[in-house]
Amino acid sequence: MIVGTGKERRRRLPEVTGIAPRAVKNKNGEKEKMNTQQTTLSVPSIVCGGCASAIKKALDNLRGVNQVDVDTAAKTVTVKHTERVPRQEIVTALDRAGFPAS
Ligand SMILES: [Cu+2]
Repeated sequence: MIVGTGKERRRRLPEVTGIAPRAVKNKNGEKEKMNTQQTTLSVPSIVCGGCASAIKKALDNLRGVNQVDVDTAAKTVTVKHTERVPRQEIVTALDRAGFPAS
């Protein structure tokens, strides 16, 4: 039999039943910017705007990604995302799209 105070159990409940947060559009049609983090990766294989489009397409599909900026001159990718998107997930998505990141 589990014994605890009622307060403890009620406080823990949202963690147990909570649904993972995801990027949702607000009433202005913009994606929510709550808990936004920014990750910048060096992607040496970026050559042109076609590369940039392919990268944006690949990363926009990741849940929790709010914005993807590709700098073709600097060969960097900057991603604004929620805290639920770890750096490694972005690296993996880039790799799958054919753009290894360092
Ligand atoms: Cu290209």
